[in-house]
Amino acid sequence: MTVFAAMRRRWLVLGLLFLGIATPAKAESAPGIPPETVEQRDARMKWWRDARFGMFIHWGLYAIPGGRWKGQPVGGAGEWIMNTANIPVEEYELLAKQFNPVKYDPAQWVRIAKDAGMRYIVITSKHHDGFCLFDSKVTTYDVVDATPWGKDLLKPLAEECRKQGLHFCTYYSIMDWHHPAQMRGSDRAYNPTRIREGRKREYMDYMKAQLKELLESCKPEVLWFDGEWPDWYTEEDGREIYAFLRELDPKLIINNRVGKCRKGMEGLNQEGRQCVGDFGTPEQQIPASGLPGVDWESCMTMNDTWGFKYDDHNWKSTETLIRNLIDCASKGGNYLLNVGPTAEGEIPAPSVERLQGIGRWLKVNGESIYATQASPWGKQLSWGRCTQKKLDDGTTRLYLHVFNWPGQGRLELPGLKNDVTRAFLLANGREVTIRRDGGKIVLEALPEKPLDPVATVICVDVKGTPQAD
Ligand code: FHN
Repeated sequence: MTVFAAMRRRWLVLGLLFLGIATPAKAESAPGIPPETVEQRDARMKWWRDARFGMFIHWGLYAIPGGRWKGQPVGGAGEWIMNTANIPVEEYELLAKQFNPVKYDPAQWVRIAKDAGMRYIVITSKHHDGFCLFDSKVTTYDVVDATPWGKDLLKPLAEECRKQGLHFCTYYSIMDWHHPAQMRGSDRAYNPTRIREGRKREYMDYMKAQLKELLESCKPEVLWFDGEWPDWYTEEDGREIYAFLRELDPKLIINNRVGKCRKGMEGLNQEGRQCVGDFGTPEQQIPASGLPGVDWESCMTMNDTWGFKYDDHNWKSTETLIRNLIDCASKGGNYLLNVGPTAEGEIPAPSVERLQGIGRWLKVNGESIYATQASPWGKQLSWGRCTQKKLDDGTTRLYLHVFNWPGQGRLELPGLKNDVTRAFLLANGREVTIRRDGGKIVLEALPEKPLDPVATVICVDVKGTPQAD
């Protein structure tokens, strides 16, 4: 075997191994999946890993009822109202005739995300209700054919993202309560759908046609799948979709919900294979120790719903949202924070207020979040969280996010073995005294009050790679 052939075989096996197409024992053919070395994967994932913070947008017909149906409040998430209120398809479809987001301003939405310090936007292209916010040639159940608005909603947002320097990404639900090849799970609920006898290939082809439309029209950099749980959809189907998409766009990043590993990203799936997909997707929670060894992103709401609800006022505080972002970054993950725009096309004011608060904090402290890696301490620190970043001179900068400001003006770094060359407050550059006391480093002469009560960042530069118990 020539050297070239050996190299090519290594690439192919590596690529197949990562995608779980091949187990170490055997390499199966993987039609369409481009071979990828670890270096190539790192290059593909780099912008996403560095970004750390994105905006999730759940928008669709469900924003019209906004959690109310026939004058009554409907429990649960706003985007589930068709299922929760068991609304007949013919009745739910009529909402399309009311969908006219006259206040939709993609430039303003992107500016709100950018000012909040978000680096990417993931917007629903089609949620479980099956209604498409983009112009699809394979259905008329879309914003162009079925609504008074009559124009594609995603393409202008994608163009605005690229104009303002954000990454455009889109969400796609595999489960579809409207498509005729899927039928409701029971007479009381659409979820989870069942596939009609002999019509699975029809729906897989429909999905692939729409995904191709999305790639061609809005050029998303991430395809964020959801609704993967119905039994009729399998991990093998996920591999087919993953290969199809990566063949169309080798740079595309795809989440783990393209397959069946929502919970098991860091492990093996039921067939004992590595899960298909490029990152794990813990939802409404931040894993206690992150997901070691894999890329992951926590998606969370600001109140309790993804899609707009008139009556959901249970807003998390800006402090909580900032600390969630820090917590994710300190464990090597991303934070995808959701907004649910109104049917008129406005992001709710309470969401905007919180995003402005997060933006103010990131304006001062963003260096401690973007392009950082997880804390060198395996467990949580009593006073807050830590991230780290390699500097050009070979030192490593630790970013200590202090939530609980020490009263006596000193802060202990337990078990840090490295020599510390410098310590200072990120916000104003004020130097901090460093003292080694046995196995720990003590930072002293801290100001009496924190510079920011939500999280004050202390930079600690250490020689080499941080070694911390
Ligand atoms: O059912 C959906 C839900 O509506 C929402 O889109 C979340 C966001 O990740 N995903 C599913 C629930 O896991």
